[in-house]
Amino acid sequence: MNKASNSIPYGAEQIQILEGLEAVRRRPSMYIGSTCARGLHHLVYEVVDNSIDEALAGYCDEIEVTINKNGSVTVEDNGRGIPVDIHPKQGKPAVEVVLTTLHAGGKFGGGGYVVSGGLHGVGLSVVNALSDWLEVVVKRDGKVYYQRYEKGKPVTELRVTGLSDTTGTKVTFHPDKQVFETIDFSFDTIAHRLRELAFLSKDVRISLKDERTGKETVFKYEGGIVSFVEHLNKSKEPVHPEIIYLHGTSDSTSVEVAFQYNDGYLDNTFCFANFINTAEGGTHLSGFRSALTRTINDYARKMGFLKENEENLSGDDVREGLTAVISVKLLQPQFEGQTKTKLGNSDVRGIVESIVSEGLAEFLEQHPQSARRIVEKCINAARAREAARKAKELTRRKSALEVSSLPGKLADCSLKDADLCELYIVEGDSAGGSAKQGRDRRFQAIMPLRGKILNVEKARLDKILNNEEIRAMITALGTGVGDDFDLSKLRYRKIIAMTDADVDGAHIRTLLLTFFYRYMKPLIENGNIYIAQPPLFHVKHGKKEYYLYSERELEELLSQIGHEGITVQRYKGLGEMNAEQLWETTMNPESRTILQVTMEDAMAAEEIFSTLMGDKVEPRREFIQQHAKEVTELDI
Ligand code: 0RA
Repeated sequence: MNKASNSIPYGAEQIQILEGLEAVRRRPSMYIGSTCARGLHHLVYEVVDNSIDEALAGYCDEIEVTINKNGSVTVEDNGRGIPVDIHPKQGKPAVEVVLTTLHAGGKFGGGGYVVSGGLHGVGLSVVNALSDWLEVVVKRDGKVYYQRYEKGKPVTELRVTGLSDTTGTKVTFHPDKQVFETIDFSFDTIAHRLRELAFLSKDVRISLKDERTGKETVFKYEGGIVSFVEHLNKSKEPVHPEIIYLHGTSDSTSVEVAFQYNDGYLDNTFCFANFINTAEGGTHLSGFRSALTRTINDYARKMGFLKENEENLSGDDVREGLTAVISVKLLQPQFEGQTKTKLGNSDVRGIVESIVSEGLAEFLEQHPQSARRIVEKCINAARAREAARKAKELTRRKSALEVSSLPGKLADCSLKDADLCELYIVEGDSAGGSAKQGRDRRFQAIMPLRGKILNVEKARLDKILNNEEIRAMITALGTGVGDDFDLSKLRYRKIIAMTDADVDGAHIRTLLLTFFYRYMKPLIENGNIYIAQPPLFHVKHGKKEYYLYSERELEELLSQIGHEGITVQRYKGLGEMNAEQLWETTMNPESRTILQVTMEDAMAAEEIFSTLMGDKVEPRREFIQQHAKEVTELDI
């Protein structure tokens, strides 16, 4: 416990604990970010992170996560088990202290228990406080212990319920529906994070089972982040055979990086600090980048690939076609930025830079063939960039001439205050027509997108800029792209993708998200991108009409009103709705639902996209087989 608590008399601490948990329930977002689906899933990650900590300390190599039929989640590990001995100050078992005291988690036990992951380490007590019930089972010292809590408060003592010759911890919690907007856990969302954790903590077996559907999956990667890079590059053509793996430790900060170039044009770098995905980057990323630029330039000069009169390769040049994973672990991580996912510790920059510079220089010396391929790739990038710069200059001059050059396809809104305005990007000209008729033209602009826009994965920026559909969209948004992107010029506060509820619609949506993620990332970070939710079914029952947005809603309705005298229409496309219906179901801010796209959504879209659009056939076939139901009609 911290020093202050020494002076608090027995009894006062109990009151403080209750007040602490009350504070969590009153302002949950302060502790878990939000109370939407994202916050809900953070509960699972928080519990899993505790088991990962135990694995990091070297005492646990198996974690089983189960989504139970009753909507609860169980996380079980084979670590040492949370201690159960009586805490000297509070007179309660340590496990109860851990589950009821804010920030008690990582400080316990000291010693090997140093690197605390967790959602910035808020701990199990937060999960407990936000669950209508939670049960913990600890196997330790030959015994099995059990305790139950409700809304954070113990409702049983810690009891011995049996004997055991193994050790471990099992936490089952049921999120409180008074706190969360939804308590429906998503298998795919949890699976994505568990896979990431399994890559980052090699040799730990992490399984996920969904008792609601019978779905099950296991993640275990002996190669750690090398396997991670292999996975990210699986649908790409590598430039050199080996994945470069560099690591080192300095001042109790450990650094691991793995990377490999592919023949694509994008920089695909993921960085983590204490297992937290630092999507906004930070000092570890900038240390890695400057080491990469400097070392490749040094080598290219030394070996005569770059002549004396030639300019240095730029950061962008050495990052074209790069797939990389950076993982640092440090004692007191500082997280900054809008979403608290930017690492701020300034000493980490130098540590990463020197470990990568040294390791990479050695790799290049020892692998001359791969080194030459990498340098040639970077030099090609520099040449293409120069050509692209000239092309861009041309476009810029051209658009400076055409004074107000909003695209002809855009039906703009009449208000000019971006904070009030929305842009609907609509699939197809016919739905675009209905949307133009149905909209509120004061604040809603419509931009129809025809056909499938360009495959951004394979094309360079200059080529993408020449695609008419993309150019029209960029012009409508007003921000520019890539290095020229300027958020303050955004012409609409909300950008809403409205596509058909079929496979092609899903495809275009994936494409759009990938484009925004790649070339206008701040729009996603800033929460400007949304997905419209058109209804899937229209039901007529006598004079009554219903719009249903999922199979489940339809089933529910049919079970209420029966099947007789009913006509059910399944909407195949937006075009089947008239202007008025489209407004009422999908565009009217009073009655519509729109989903805000998160960075996680965009990253997932990017992954699907590269698998479907990449050069390799095998991963694509695998993906399609796995998702056969969803993609039967997809032509690629
Ligand atoms: C504090 C100290 C020790 C283990 C743990 C916490 C621990 C916590 C969790 C949470 C989920 N699984 C866990 N496993 C272990 C070590 C105590 C000792 O010295 O044995």
